[in-house]
Amino acid sequence: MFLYLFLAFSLFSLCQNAQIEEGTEWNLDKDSGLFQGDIVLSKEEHDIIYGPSESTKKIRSRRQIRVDPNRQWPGALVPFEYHSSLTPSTKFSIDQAMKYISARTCIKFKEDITAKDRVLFIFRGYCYSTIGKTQAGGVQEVGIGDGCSLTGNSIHEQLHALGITHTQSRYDRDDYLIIKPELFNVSIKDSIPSLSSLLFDFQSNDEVNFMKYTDTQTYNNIPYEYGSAMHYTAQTVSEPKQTVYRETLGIRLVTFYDMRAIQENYKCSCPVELDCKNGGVTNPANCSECFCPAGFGGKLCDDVPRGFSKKFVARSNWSDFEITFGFPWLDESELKRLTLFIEAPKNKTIQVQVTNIEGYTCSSGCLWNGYEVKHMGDPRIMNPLFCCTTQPLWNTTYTSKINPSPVILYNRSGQQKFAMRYRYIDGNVADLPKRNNTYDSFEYPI
Ligand SMILES: *[C@@H]1O[C@H](CO)[C@@H](O)[C@H](O)[C@H]1NC(C)=O
Ligand SMILES: *[C@@H]1O[C@H](CO)[C@@H](O)[C@H](O)[C@H]1NC(C)=O
Ligand SMILES: *[C@@H]1O[C@H](CO)[C@@H](O)[C@H](O)[C@H]1NC(C)=O
Ligand SMILES: *[C@@H]1O[C@H](CO)[C@@H](O)[C@H](O)[C@H]1NC(C)=O
Ligand SMILES: *[C@@H]1O[C@H](CO)[C@@H](O)[C@H](O)[C@H]1NC(C)=O
Ligand SMILES: *[C@@H]1O[C@H](CO)[C@@H](O)[C@H](O)[C@H]1NC(C)=O
Ligand SMILES: CC(=O)N[C@H]1CO[C@H](CO)[C@@H](O)[C@@H]1O
Repeated sequence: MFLYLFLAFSLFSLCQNAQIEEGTEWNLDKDSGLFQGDIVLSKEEHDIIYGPSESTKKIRSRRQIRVDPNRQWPGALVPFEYHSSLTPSTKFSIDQAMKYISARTCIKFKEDITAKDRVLFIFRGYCYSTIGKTQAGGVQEVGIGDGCSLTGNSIHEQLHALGITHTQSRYDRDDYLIIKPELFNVSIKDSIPSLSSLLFDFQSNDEVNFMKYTDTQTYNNIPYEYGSAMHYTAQTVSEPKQTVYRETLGIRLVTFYDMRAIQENYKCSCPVELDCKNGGVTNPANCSECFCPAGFGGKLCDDVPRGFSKKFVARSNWSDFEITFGFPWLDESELKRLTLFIEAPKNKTIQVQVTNIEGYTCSSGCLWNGYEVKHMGDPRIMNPLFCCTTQPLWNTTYTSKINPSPVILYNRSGQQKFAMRYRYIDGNVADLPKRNNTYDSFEYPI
């Protein structure tokens, strides 16, 4: 996870910043082809991993989401430069990622090769970034490789550059993950092939991959989300405590909360707040519309999302629906969503059963296809994602706490069959007891 720190600091900050003392040499796994060359760990990065030595304690700052103003990009503006090494596909994914973020937050990216502090997008055999704007300033690298050029991977690295660390390094992660230190390093060779289509900033040292921040180094402004673009995939050394999330970990799609973290950290706002429904917020990039959680759309997030979506009206009897979809002939560069938007009268509760899936590719992070039945009270959070038939979930009845209740199909390759049935029962979800997520005041059924 700290590959970004190693590289960016070894190449730039080390020679520019007198504060940073001589580095520790790391021999990364050359056999994997993932990490090339020896990488120098600066004093500062050493301290992040192993705790501060006396000499650097005083210069430390809070780190998971950096609140330290000089770690933020002033005016939410990120000047950047393209390195000539970028291939068309890596450049494309970088551009898509910048567009994605700037369409949903107040962050602006501006190509400016004269800015003193700027991001240099560069082609590498792997992906990495520093966390936030470096303290030293100057040019900081964001490396993108062909193997990690999915738009989601580029967004992952850009979110690091904006100040966000990995989800599994949050100080509350032990409430959500089982970490097995006795397997550290042992399984790493085995897990790397399965990560080959992600090839994100994964290190050949699990001590570093699963390092945890403290609450004095970082602050959390969104709930722990297994489906975050900032979460590592599940592997032998880490398992979700809620096993139903096993396939969710490692998806390289950006969630609503991933963008909320940036909006909150950069204090993005609009002069007038719209009355957004279903947990949506006024879009800081376009104050005349709401930014909606996945599965919701329309100006106020009370309708089907734009693009591939289909509306269903539930009845008191089960209705069956079956769809065959996907592209047997090509791979898309990212997962696409198809939303099955189920509505029922306001005073009713929706139920959904998945009755059959065929043609899905089982993988951690559901890299090729999957489905998500949104039914939890918080309409903003990613619910468990599935793509394996090993999970005995067929015909599980989901009694949804939201209405409308979207079922989201994901695909980027192959052709899949998905079948479900849905109905409503008595009971108004609006009458359920409510809570907030402790990070903001939006209330939803428990
Ligand atoms: C894992 O590898 C790193 C780097 O080689 C080493 O520092 C660390 O002690 C190892 N951890 C375990 C538990 O073997
Ligand atoms: C802003 O949102 C409105 C309402 O959805 C839309 O009509 C308009 O085209 C958007 N403007 C931009 C610049 O995207
Ligand atoms: C709905 O279910 C009820 C009883 O479960 C049954 O009597 C009725 O015929 C069903 N209606 C339809 C349209 O299937
Ligand atoms: C439920 O809502 C429907 C219309 O959506 C209305 O006709 C009905 O009277 C309502 N029932 C109760 C018990 O509120
Ligand atoms: C799920 O239920 C449907 C309808 O009752 C049935 O046809 C199907 O065989 C069931 N699927 C499994 C996997 O049990
Ligand atoms: C969340 O709810 C609790 C309990 O109702 C309340 O004390 C707290 O202020 C709320 N948090 C926010 C951020 O609104
Ligand atoms: C179910 C589903 O999402 N199908 C879509 C898969 O992606 C292609 C292209 O993006 C769409 O055409 C399908 O509708």
